[in-house]
Amino acid sequence: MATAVQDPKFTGQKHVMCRACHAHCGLIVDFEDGVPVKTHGDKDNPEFEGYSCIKGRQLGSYHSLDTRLLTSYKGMKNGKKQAVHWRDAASEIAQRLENIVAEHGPDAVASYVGTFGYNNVNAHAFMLALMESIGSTSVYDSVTIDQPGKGIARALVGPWLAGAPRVGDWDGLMLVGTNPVVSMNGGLGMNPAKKLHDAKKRGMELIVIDPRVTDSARQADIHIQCRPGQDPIILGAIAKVVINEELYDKDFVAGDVDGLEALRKAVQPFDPGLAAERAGVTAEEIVKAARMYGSWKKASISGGTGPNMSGGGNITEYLNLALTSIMGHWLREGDLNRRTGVFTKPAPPIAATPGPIPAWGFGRKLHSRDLEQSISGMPTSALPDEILTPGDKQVKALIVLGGNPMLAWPDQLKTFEAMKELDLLVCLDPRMSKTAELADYVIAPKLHYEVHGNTAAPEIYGGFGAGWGFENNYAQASPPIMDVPDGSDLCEEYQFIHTVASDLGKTLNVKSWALLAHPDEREEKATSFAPGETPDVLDAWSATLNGCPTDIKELYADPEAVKGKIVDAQALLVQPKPEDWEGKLSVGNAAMMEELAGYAAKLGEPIEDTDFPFRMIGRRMTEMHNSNWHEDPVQRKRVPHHPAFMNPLDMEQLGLEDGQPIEVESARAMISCVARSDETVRPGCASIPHSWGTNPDEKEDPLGAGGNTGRLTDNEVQYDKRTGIPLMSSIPINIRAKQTQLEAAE
Ligand SMILES: Nc1nc2c(c(=O)[nH]1)N[C@H]1C(S)=C(S)[C@@H](COP(=O)(O)OP(=O)(O)OC[C@H]3O[C@@H](n4cnc5c(=O)[nH]c(N)nc54)[C@H](O)[C@@H]3O)O[C@H]1N2
Ligand SMILES: Nc1nc2c(c(=O)[nH]1)N[C@H]1C(S)=C(S)[C@@H](COP(=O)(O)OP(=O)(O)OC[C@H]3O[C@@H](n4cnc5c(=O)[nH]c(N)nc54)[C@H](O)[C@@H]3O)O[C@H]1N2
Ligand code: SF4
Ligand SMILES: [Mo]
Repeated sequence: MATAVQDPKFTGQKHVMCRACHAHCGLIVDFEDGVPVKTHGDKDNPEFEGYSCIKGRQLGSYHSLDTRLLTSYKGMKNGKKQAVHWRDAASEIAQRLENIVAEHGPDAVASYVGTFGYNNVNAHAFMLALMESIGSTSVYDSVTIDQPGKGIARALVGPWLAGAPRVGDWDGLMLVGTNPVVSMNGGLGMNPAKKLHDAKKRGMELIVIDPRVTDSARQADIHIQCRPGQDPIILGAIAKVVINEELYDKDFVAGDVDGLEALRKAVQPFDPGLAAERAGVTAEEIVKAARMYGSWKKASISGGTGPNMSGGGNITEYLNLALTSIMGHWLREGDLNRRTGVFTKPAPPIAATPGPIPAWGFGRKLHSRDLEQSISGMPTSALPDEILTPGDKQVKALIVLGGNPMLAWPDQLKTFEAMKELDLLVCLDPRMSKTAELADYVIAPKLHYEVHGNTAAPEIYGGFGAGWGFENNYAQASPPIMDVPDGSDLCEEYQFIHTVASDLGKTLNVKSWALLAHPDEREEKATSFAPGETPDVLDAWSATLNGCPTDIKELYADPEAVKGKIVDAQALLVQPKPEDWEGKLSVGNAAMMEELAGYAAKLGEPIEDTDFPFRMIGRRMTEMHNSNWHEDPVQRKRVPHHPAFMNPLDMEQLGLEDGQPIEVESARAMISCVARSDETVRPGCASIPHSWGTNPDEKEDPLGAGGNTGRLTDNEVQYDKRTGIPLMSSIPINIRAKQTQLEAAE
């Protein structure tokens, strides 16, 4: 059994950081006789103020779940699973990578970094360095199957160097297909429920666009409970009202914005009446929302997975930023920027933009399909095609860091074929995930209580936009609080990656994540690790965050930082734009205006009639995080079956009872889950959480693991031509009671 670090009899409290989602809450663990008995929020934590979620509070038992891997394994793919020490696995993997590169070239080796690679910046930095050392450009991550429109929009509009106003200063917020109160997606900062409650109390107005009355929408002044997939049309109509009624900030536009004329022209077709018809709402609510939005002085719009997965992610996120820009909802000269950086070196706080940067057209092209790398990364939805399509650049080996392609990638049926086709599949994962079951190796890492936690990841996410990251210059750097379980054989991901590189005879050139806002410095401040002894964990972190304003080792030695503290709260005054500065925010990008024209062309037309009258819409639940926590008995007690939340009117019409197993069928596939009556869901929609289910060669049990909504997607039908993201929400479906075997046989 594992006990408190260096003191197997410790009784008392230790501080820790949870990295089970990107919020990275500061938590307290109560120990009795060396054993962790309770994990809870820390009311003295200055950023989280006592917040914790039910996953974080289960973190102690997460470490000792029966399903946790305490050693690495190999041979699952051939049905010859056996334990292997991670160091031996590293040498064997290095040998196989060497052979694959010799035979097929470096691009035959691909990496995929999932959510738990993102939440572990150190591992991510080493993974990228490994790929560079091999010479492979087949570098993938989950961004292009998440909210790839964000990166595209930010590039096309241009980054605003001073950043956005803080949640505490907003007079308004518009949420477009995101539910931050549950997802912590950003949009409301950390401890979002309290932030929203406090903001509402001081008078902040809230507009929510979502087909479902979400926990966030419950507090909305205006909730546009629209049909899914219509966000560009609704926002087009809002923009039209804001522009035509001249509600925008004319001075700001004159000084800092380009392209308003093009935008004005492009939104003219979006008559609120026509938009309302398409979106299944009223013209009055759209106009009211537009006027409310147009009255805000310091505000934010936050988009989420809803619109990004419903076909219009780029243009939705672009309109969000275009509206933000014409309203001048950015930090302005003389405002205070409180985020001066701890683990990252922010851009200089100048009230200016360098202007747009290329969003596509510069990177690696795919060999299998007409898609390429964009500012949001390689098109991950098409990685199965890169694996399955013969050719020079065919991918033969895949290293998965903290991800679960089998339950997370769209088009599960094709993903399954691709995973089986690989010559080498390696997963770094604490459990035998559905992907690891198909792998050659699974490498078991240490977990939260056993590693050096820090808040670098959420600080980096702060660059995504308003309401992301921390409100203040908050940081936590907490050393391990528990030893690894007796008899276990675990590593840190970066250690494993360095060992593979060593065995390949490669030097790792680790580039700093702290310098994302300073691309010129990234090369110069890279740290080299030659083959041989793996660097100590704090040396590794210091390399990963090289160039940040803090000494990482000093921070870990600071008892206040161990608990989580505000580091040097002295805010920076946003500086005026230097004379002769040329950069302007661009709101009339030609490619985006063309996308908008595509939506304008649909106005006045009825919603396409298909054999699949319902729409599957995505959603998150507090109890689970993507494919994680499904094995935890406490969470499973709360959510025993895979739910498809449906409006009671639809259920009645289909003759379905609450709790009844159902079949959900798209043009691509059929899955099964359990109907749940929920009047917060817009009629015509089924709100179904993702990353449940099994592999396609297993029997599906609606009362067991449920169905995989990724299976409903075809990655080559209706995908975004820039990022490859296919339809993952707003998918046309049919719903019916699940046939019993007997009925099916008849
Ligand atoms: N249909 C549909 N598909 C979706 C989505 C959707 O809404 N609908 N959402 C998409 C989004 S937004 C994303 S981000 C992707 C997520 O895609 P992935 O990141 O590929 O999927 P996860 O299920 O988060 O997989 C995380 C894996 O990391 C493992 N893990 C947990 N802790 C650690 C750790 O400390 N170290 C390591 N090495 N591994 C760890 C878990 O066991 C799990 O297997 O899924 C996408 N897929
Ligand atoms: N507890 C928990 N937290 C999580 C996760 C988790 O699985 N569990 N996943 C994490 C990950 S990887 C991510 S990327 C973030 C995502 O964070 P969010 O984007 O906030 O995720 P959701 O809660 O799914 O919110 C999406 C909302 O969009 C709505 N929606 C669906 N289709 C449409 C549409 O076409 N238009 C509009 N306007 N709305 C639509 C849905 O009803 C839903 O309320 O959450 C993260 N946090
Ligand atoms: S919100 Fe995320 S980081 Fe915070 S306790 Fe829950 S899972 Fe952990
Ligand atoms: Mo995500």
